[in-house]
Amino acid sequence: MLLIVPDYRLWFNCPQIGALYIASALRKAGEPVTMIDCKVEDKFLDKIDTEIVKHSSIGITANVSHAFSGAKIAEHVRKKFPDKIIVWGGPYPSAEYKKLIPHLADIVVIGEGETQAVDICKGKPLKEIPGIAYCEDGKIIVNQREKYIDDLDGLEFPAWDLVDINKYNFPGFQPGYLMQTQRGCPFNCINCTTFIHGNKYRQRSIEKTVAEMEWLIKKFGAREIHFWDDNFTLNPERVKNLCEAIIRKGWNLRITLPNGIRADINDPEMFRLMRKAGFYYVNLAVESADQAVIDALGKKLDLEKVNDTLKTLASCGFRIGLLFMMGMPFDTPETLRKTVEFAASTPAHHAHFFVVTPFPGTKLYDMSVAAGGITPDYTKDFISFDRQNERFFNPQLSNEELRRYHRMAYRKFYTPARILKILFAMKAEKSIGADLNFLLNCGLNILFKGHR
Ligand code: B12
Ligand code: SF4
Repeated sequence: MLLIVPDYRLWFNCPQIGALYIASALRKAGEPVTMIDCKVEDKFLDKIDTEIVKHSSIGITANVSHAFSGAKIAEHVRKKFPDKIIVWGGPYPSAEYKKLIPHLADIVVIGEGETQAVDICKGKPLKEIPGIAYCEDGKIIVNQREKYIDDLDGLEFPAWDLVDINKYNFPGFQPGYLMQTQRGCPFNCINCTTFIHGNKYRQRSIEKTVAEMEWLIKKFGAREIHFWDDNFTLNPERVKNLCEAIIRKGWNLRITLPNGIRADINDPEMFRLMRKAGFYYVNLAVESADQAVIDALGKKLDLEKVNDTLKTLASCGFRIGLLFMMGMPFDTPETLRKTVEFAASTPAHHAHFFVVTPFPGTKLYDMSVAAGGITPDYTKDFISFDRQNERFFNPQLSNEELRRYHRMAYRKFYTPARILKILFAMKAEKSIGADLNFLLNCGLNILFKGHR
């Protein structure tokens, strides 16, 4: 299979581990794999033309931001190489397969896809492969998924050898790598595509997790690892055991949790061990400073507990980031004001205020379509989804007001004192060089390459 990560150039970028998991599963099954990550390749269509002749199928991975480029690539392949099987996987096609089949996709894998990718390449009859959608006699057939992969230890490590890590620009000490130590989340927030990995919390063993870290360090020279777990601290005992195992290894490694941990799980011993094991940066997913908004979101987070968690993290010496969403259908100027003030009152170093975008595959998206707020169309440039143009229609909050609070949130949070605090943290972590280099590269990308 020729695996494609479509083009989408953010001001920073990193490799796609979902595609790397698919690649390693295929290789284990003896299937040839080539990977092209279009966001770091110029003239990627020429490259696709050269590589595709070696394969019988093309696999396109996509989240919503890749949809536009992925559709163009699929159109190109259809026209020039009509005999190739086009397979899509990832959050976007999983939610929007009806827009892709049959003209831009022969098969869409819905959700987790290692076994499906292998079955497809091995030519197993499609009706026998669970968790896929395809076309038969002009009708779209969806084979229901029976289960998710329970034994995550049985998966191969992602095929990092297919990637030139130097072509990417993401924060932290380089070379840095991405990992996931668990899949699935028991919560059902309306803004999340939980169905991709399901509600069952599946964990990798401590041994296998540590073995992957060791492999990344020894084989690829990793100096930093970013854990992109859905819900890393849900099981504090597991985290403690993992940290103890990492500490025993005595590595000089930095670890981060950029995906946001639950702000109401406050286990001081766990955080102390994490710090000792090399975790230096965590994002805390607070989302809103209004309990009613959080409840409507389905987050089941007790806001009362957030300040205590922040105190523990600060006392352990973490660099702390906060994640907030602004512009929920239930937000009002008053709830946004609370969020702005709460964020500014915390000891955190960083805060990210995301304007809520309803992504396909989420309840929020369905609510938005039902309210007439979105006109779904795959030919549309889905990148605009994240450019704060497309938002839930909310009669209580005008676009102007949302924009005003969004700007205010950043202005009030990033005071000169806060910036000084960040610089001191970087100095303490001896990472000023790496951090400024990252920011410089981001600036150059925005100014000279037009990345978003
Ligand atoms: C890490 C991450 C990021 C990182 C790194 C992205 C990267 N380069 O990997 C950063 C911060 C850069 C990021 C950015 C964005 N992200 Co993001 N991100 C994630 C996160 C937390 C984990 C993704 C991951 O690695 N999962 C682990 C792997 C194993 O799972 P997977 O990717 O789903 O892949 C499996 C299946 O989908 C399938 N599969 C995937 N590809 C293929 C291909 C084939 C051929 C087959 C057969 C199967 C298959 O099999 C894989 C293995 O089981 C997910 C949430 C989540 N838990 O998945 C959100 C998520 C993917 N992100 C999302 C979004 C929206 C974005 C942004 C657009 C947000 C923004 N505001 O800009 C940008 C887009 C940037 C980009 N070009 O990717 C959404 C996508 C929603 C949607 N409907 O498309 C998600 C699902 C979060 C959410 N809101 O629910 N993201
Ligand atoms: S807690 Fe996080 S991963 Fe779980 S459903 Fe909510 S947003 Fe998704």
